[in-house]
Amino acid sequence: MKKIQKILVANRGEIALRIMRSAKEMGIKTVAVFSEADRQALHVQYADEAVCIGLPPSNQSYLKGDLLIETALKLNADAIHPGYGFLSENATFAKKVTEAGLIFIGPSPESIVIMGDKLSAKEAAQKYNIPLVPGTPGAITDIEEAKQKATQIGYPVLIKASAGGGGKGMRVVENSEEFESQMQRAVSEAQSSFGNGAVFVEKYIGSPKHIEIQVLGDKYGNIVYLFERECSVQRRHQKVIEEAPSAVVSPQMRKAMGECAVMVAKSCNYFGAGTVEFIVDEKLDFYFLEMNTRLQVEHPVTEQITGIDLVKEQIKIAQDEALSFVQEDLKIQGHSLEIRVYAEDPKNNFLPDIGTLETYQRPQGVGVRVDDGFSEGMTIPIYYDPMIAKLITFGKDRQEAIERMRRAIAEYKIVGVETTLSFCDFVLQHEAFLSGNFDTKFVEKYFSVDKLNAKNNETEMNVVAALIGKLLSEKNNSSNQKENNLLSHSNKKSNWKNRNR
Ligand code: MV4
Repeated sequence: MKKIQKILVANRGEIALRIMRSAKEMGIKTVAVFSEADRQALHVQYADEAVCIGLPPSNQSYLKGDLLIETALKLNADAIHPGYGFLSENATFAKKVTEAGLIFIGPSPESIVIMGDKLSAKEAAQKYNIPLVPGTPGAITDIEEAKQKATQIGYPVLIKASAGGGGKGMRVVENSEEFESQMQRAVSEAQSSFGNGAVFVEKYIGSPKHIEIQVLGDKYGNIVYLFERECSVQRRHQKVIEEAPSAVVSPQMRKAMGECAVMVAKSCNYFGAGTVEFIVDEKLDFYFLEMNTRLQVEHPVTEQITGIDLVKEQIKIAQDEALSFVQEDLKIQGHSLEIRVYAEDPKNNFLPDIGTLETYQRPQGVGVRVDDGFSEGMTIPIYYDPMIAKLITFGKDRQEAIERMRRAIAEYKIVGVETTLSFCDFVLQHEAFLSGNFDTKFVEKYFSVDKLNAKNNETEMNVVAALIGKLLSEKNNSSNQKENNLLSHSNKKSNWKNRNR
């Protein structure tokens, strides 16, 4: 059993840093790679060694698989961690890494191939009697046959691209008359986005919840589930808030979903960290959708409630260690939330607001974790995802995790770019969110700029009212000293507010 000594992290930003931190704790050296846009980035500063791999556009740097492998070999790294995005779910890259004599910190190329295609994923899962959304068993080849099947399933149906992701190549069909035109759209979108026009039909579930299960498997066939993450609050297929555990999942449902997720992982001989996605209908029936064969953005909420460092586990699995725990050892402790802080303007249709972080002060204190890759004075590059940070809180229960998150949002001081912090706060105080009774339509149903402004004003009015009340009572106590303190405090506060907007 060969221990990994040095890892090349083939990624950037918060996730590169996140991976290096676990490596460091394990006594493993790290190599950062960076594009010319990321020369000053924190992941570059943190690593033991750093290599510039090209120009800012991803296809001229972070996506250059052969160059990454060459760099790893040159610097005597023995493993590559791909993070998420970029090459993380590229089976060809995973295979080339292994063929170069390096360890790919992730699943086998074969698992990536099976789960990278929705139809082959469903086919694999079907053999283990995993619940699937009713639909066509394979790709549509004959339009009349497909229409017949759609009628049998019952409208509305959903046409999906087998190679799909992020909602691309997905079309809702309300009735048989529009079936053919919607299918043509889905096929051409799938063809142009993925170079694969294969589509299939499923029963359309109108307002589903998105609940996913984290799994870990070793190379000896041991697989465990690390419970669920609720990811229903999303905007245009971009997750906004994630939490663990879900407010609607009972212990029995958790066990059933967890055992299904383990079977899905078994169906493709999975090892490493993976996520099995389900959609859940209003009756709380769940159906397997797909499996993500990478470490996910929202993995920290699972770490918070299980106490397991998922990156460490990935590394141990990659170097052929057996899992050091079994299912019965895993328990949920408390509750965790994550919000994604994007450099986007919620008041302007979430337009990316790229710029320099003139002020950047992270929230701190009990139960708060910030995973980010920026510091004050840095400019957010235009070439990549505009995520500034992930703000994660942990509490003894859901209420405490929410209260802590709202406190942390209030502490977060970001000046120079607009962020989604105010939008997240809007969600966190919403009755539907608080009740747990929400689905993937949350943002559509409840969010508007007017409501966001109204909420902000309400908060500001409360602050003003509280201050006036305090001032009056101080005045009655006729203490000038205190009054002055209070005034200077209120100035500071409003200043901060303005700058934060
Ligand atoms: C669905 C669905 C309703 N019915 N499948 C969106 C992306 C892809 N991962 C699967 N997706 C969906 N599949 C059926 N049969 C609704 C969605 C969906 C969705 C799923 C999870 C999280 C957010 C979503 C937002 C819109 C649609």
